[in-house]
Amino acid sequence: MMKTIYLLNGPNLNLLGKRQPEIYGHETLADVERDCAALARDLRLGLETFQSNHEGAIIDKIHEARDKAAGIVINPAAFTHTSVAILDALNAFDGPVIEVHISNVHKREAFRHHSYVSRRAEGVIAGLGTEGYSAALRHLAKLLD
Ligand code: DHK
Repeated sequence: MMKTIYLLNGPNLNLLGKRQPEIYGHETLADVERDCAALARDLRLGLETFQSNHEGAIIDKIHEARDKAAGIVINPAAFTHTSVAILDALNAFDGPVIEVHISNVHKREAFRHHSYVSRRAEGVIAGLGTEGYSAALRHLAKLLD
């Protein structure tokens, strides 16, 4: 049976391409999701995409992933730095998790240097722009092979 990856994006990423393009680039979230869907097809993986500005909605989606997904790619955006609840939800998920940040958070304000989610992630990608999502998908494909 085809394995499915959940691609999850947190708050404000619905504004990708419009919000601070000097930091987050010009690609929209729809562009990213379309490119990842094409890559997932090449990798023979299913892909479910989800974005929310609400912490609880992201947690509910991670709970859903427990039964439906083999792995998770997540950009928790600002919740990266604040959310023990998202970490706990990911700890209740059995498969591999890759954390993605579009910007290099370590080059930015000190409050972006700490991630709760990194305690759970197999790998963390930061600063590759939206290419980070495809790198994460490729790596998950190898881990799940
Ligand atoms: C996106 C955000 O919205 C910020 O809150 C994070 C992350 C960084 C990113 O680089 O994708 O600090």
